[in-house]
Amino acid sequence: MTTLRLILGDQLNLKISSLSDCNKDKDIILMCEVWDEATYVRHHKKKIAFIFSAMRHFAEELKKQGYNIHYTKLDGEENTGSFCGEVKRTIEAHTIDSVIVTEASEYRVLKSMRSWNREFGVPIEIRPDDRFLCTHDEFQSWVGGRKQLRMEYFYRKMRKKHNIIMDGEKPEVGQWNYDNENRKPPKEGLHLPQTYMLDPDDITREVMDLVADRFPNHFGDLEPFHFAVTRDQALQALNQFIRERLMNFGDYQDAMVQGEPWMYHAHLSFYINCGLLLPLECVEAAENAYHDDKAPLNAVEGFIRQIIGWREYVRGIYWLRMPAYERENFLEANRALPELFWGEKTQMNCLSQCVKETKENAYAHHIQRLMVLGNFALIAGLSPEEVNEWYMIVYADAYQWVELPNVTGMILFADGGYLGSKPYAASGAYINKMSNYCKGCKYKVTKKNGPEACPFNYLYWDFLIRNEDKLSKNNRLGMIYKTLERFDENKVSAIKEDSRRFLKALDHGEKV
Ligand code: FAD
Ligand code: DLZ
Ligand code: SF4
Repeated sequence: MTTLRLILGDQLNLKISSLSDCNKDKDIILMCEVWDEATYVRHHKKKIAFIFSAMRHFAEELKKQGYNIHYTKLDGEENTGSFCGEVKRTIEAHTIDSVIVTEASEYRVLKSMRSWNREFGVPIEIRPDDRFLCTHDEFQSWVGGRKQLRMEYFYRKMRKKHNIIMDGEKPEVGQWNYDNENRKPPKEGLHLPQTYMLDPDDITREVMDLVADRFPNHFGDLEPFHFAVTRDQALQALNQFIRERLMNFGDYQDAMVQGEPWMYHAHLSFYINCGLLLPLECVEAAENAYHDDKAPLNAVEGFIRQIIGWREYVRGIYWLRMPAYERENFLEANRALPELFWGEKTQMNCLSQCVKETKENAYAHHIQRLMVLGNFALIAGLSPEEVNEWYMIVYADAYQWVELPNVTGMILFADGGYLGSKPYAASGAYINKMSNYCKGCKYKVTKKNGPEACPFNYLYWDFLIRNEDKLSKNNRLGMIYKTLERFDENKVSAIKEDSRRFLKALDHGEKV
């Protein structure tokens, strides 16, 4: 009996369920770089290089451990270009009795896997991905008949289930959530430690040459490349975060500083999402730092909430709502994605900085993604389909299960408020409070109207006016709509006129 075990590019962990009962003498492990995956959206060059390098290093590790590994390189002569083609080719070349795979993290790939049974005439066993802390059934039963979900209650359930900073049924100390302490603006002269950096080795160099050669027209800078590409390196990156940045993670979680892409964030999502790190080991490392007095509770709780709360919650929603979730467009937004998202010059300094850093690093931190880029996409009425594609392309941690709910649900309110209770729309005042971007901007954040005014200021109100029929009944927007009611006619006309002028220029590809 020979079993074929397929390992995908985001399943790079020895504890993956598809390997659990592997017979090293008989079974074949298949890993493949395929054209379909690299191009179904035109991923950032750094993202492709990262995945391919991490895959090749993982294959080396498996080889060292005595597994029988078949690895298809992208430019391998017989590479068929798809997962399906590579599995078929391997089945045909060897006497394969069954195929075992851990379920794909994305709907698109899992759907294809489910047809393989019929297609190849060999039994296919699809195993649960137990790296996630909440199973599909568990999430579904938590949702039950609820019409409106709240991440906070899901998070509490996960804290209890995994006994994380808990004393029985209650938090070990204080309250469940310290989010309101985690909104400090950046102060002058903050000392910001560097992110984890490592020079590319020969394997990574070879992959970088391949990516430069085969994907020259994809967005993003390939160099400098300094991501971890092995588990040991990813563990070093985790330890560096715990040692050097976790203590300030909470306080400055929402802060943005010109020229500082990394701040006190973890920079671990790439590693967790592709399997190099397990979510629970990151959580435990943070919890230990708290118990060892190395980091305060607001930081530790905040970090843990992101991983066992938000990360699991968005994944639950993804599987609950796919495939319809891909087509959600509650606000009927249909503006094309402007070229400034691809690095075309803009006078809006905040957007320019966030796009520049995204292009350089295939990374932007949460508040840049949410309150600058996402906020703009929301209030300018950009099409969910195009915005989703952009976020899938540009970030090295992007897989549809996590990207789609964050974009469709969190930033665009395109699911009508299923994931979050209100749209994260904000005027320039928020960006000015949480960053120093406005100091270097041609627009004036204090001006509400006119050509010099910060576009976020009038677009924010215009967004509320344009979507009044869909949003004014939202409880959490009641006060804002009350304020809008008090605006006199001149103010409303100025908002509408400025927005019309700005959006027209945007649509015509003019520099805004
Ligand atoms: P930190 O800020 O240090 O947070 C720690 C960890 O918590 C992250 O590594 C991540 O695993 C988890 N986390 C935090 N927030 C979220 C969240 N909202 N959803 C899921 N996990 C979360 N995250 C992705 O992993 N892939 C994506 O494609 C992605 N797209 C996003 C798109 C938008 C519009 C927004 C608003 C957020 C998106 N996020 C995505 C969530 C979040 O921004 C990133 O996880 C985070 O910026 C990664 O950087 P970090 O490791 O430094 O995270
Ligand atoms: C992101 C990515 C890319 C760019 N290329 C590959 C690849 O060639 N082979 C592979 O196994 N995985 C790749 N990945 C990650 C996959 O997109 C990810 O494993 C699936 O989408 C999960 O459903
Ligand atoms: Fe952004 Fe407005 Fe500030 Fe300029 S003034 S950086 S556009 S928020």
